[in-house]
Amino acid sequence: MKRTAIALVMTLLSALPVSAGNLVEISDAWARATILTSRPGVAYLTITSAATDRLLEITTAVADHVMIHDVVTVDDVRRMRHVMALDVPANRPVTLAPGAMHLMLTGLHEKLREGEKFPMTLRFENAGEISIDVAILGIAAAGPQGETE
Ligand SMILES: [Cu+2]
Repeated sequence: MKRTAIALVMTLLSALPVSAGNLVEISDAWARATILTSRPGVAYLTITSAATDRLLEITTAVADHVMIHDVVTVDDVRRMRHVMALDVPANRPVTLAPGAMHLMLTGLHEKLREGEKFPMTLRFENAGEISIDVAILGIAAAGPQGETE
């Protein structure tokens, strides 16, 4: 009886992740080109995590602030809502895409030029910091597959 209990505990322990690193994968990170630096930039990406996590903060060298925005409809008016932290469920990709959740880059230091890329760092509660390159697509791009709206 006691042996069975120990075996069960061992099984539970081995099911836990050994390390918190590399559990989160960022894919399809892209931004729209901007004409003016006075207008905010917008970026999109997909987050896939092997364990439940939370995106707490995003920073980039090309802008003062990066905010997570959701789009909500209030009284038939679509508004952007600032999300303080983004919950990422285990093994269920979270996709930020045009018309829905996005990253808003305010205080751009330079224009985002089509064909170039810029670095961005995402800080997760468990996985820590992950640095990625964000590809700059056309001003009307709808996604990394190159479709336009
Ligand atoms: Cu926004």
